[in-house]
Amino acid sequence: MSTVDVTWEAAPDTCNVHLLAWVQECAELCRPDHVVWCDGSEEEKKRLTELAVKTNVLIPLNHEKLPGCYLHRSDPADVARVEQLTFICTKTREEAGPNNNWMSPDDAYRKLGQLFDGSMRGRTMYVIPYVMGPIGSPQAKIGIELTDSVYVVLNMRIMTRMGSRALKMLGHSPEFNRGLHSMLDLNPERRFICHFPQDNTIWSIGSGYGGNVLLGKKCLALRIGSYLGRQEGWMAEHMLIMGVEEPTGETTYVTAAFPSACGKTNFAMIVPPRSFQGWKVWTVGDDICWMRPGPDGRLWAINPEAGYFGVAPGTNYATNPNAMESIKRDTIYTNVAMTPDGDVWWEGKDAIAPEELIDWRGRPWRRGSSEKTAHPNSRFTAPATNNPALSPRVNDRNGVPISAIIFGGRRSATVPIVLQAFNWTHGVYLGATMGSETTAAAVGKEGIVRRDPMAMLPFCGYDMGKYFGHWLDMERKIAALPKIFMVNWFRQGPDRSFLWPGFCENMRILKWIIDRARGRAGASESPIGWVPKWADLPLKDLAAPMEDIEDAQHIDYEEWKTELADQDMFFEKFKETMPPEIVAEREIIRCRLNRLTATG
Ligand code: OXD
Ligand code: MN
Repeated sequence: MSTVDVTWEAAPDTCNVHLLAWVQECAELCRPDHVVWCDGSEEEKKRLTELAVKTNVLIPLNHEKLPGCYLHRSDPADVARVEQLTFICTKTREEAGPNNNWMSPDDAYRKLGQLFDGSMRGRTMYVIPYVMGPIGSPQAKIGIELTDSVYVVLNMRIMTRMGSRALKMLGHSPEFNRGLHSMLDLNPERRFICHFPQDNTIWSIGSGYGGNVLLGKKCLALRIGSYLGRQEGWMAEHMLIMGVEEPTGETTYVTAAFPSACGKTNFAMIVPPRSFQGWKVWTVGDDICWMRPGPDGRLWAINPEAGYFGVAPGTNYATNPNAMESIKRDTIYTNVAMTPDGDVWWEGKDAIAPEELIDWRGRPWRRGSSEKTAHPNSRFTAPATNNPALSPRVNDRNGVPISAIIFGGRRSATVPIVLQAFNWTHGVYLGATMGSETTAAAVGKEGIVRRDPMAMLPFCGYDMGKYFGHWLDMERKIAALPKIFMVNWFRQGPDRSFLWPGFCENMRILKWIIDRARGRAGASESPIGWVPKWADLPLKDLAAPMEDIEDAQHIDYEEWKTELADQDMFFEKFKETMPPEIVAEREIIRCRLNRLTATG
């Protein structure tokens, strides 16, 4: 079948002409020595893992302590998503909006085409068919990723439902995401992550880092997904999904959006504190959520992923026991440190670092060194099936019905622990204005609030103002609207200590949220939203001073006036397309605050 001199291995069990023609076209462009079709079998996993070990892509860890686990060290200049090199390639710049870098599709195909030309010479092109979402789900989407990275194949195997089952689900359809990836020489000068939402296509070149190359995740499930969602009447969100089971056996499903590094995976896997006898939290997903109105008028959510690509530093048995259990076997670690006996290590794993380690770059490290042992963005890729709290409904074709949506950020002041939106439009305003403070470690200057609407700023595949409009439009399509909430676990006292204990204690706030969603708990009206009455919060046995909790929940009207002034700058950026309802919400709050603080 080939007009180029390549070997086609493991002939595909598909006669999908659209797929075969596209793979042929890409092979002619990239000119790999071999084309290998991935079937997702155990035999294939064994073979590719052996190859990865032989070529130093993976380092075997101690298989007595960590069965089936491997370490990957990436190029030190290729350790994170690259927003400045990520483009949305729509026909017009306006469609991509001020929130995205834009390149015209013609320019992008030409520019990247030159880079892809012959990029896989001497290498193998793997064809990875994968499904985002439960197999057979009407909400699921099919993608095919072509890549010259065996690390990508082994990660996609964990993160998605991949292989023959995806080809079977695709059948003869031309409807699949076309993803092309080549590592090239990992030169940041020749690195581009381009999305073509109008062609359902992704081209990624010059990187080996997860968020840039596991194309099902941020690229398809969020950037392309959000674009398709607006056209097709559903929502692709940067949200966890959890089921909260009460002692009565009743389970309430909740989604939550927090910007990166605000504890989404920890919250998705929360273990209720001892005082919550009989309560259980089930993880449906920890990062991405696709939601669609169901015929019953409720909003139904699926997790398109099948694994966790979580940040390792800070993960330990106190912060996230379920994650620790999930990464004990069959896990790929990226850029963590290694102990002399082949175990893994990162900052915040245990109280004291071992005396000696091999750091994330492969260099010897001794306790007392000021260098980090693991990269701050080091990761684990673990199968969701390892999670002891995995929801039994994770493979339900229609997903789970959502009763509450939570927005949150990292704010040292101003934003109370919890509040509830007055209605859907106010909830969209809360999500649209959410922000998170930068930490000193990340950017040198602490306490700068970065607005990150719905935690989607780096992931929305089109104009953000139109995205808010899509959220508002969804109100008409959902008869039983989920209630919307805002949380902040990170409020600090004057001495910079955290006022709210966080972690498993967040369960107490989650309970109020569920009670409100089910119409069971009281609330008081504040100028910025409904807030809990103290009697409705389950604070018994909480090992934190009551004054701290009161301070963490305090709403300071003057601080809120400053907050609104800060939001103005953000609104300005999107003024061409910002829905008037969102602007009006801010103005209503401004009027309320002015009236409450007026003197005389
Ligand atoms: C992630 C992110 O990797 O949000 O999930 O950056
Ligand atoms: Mn994320």
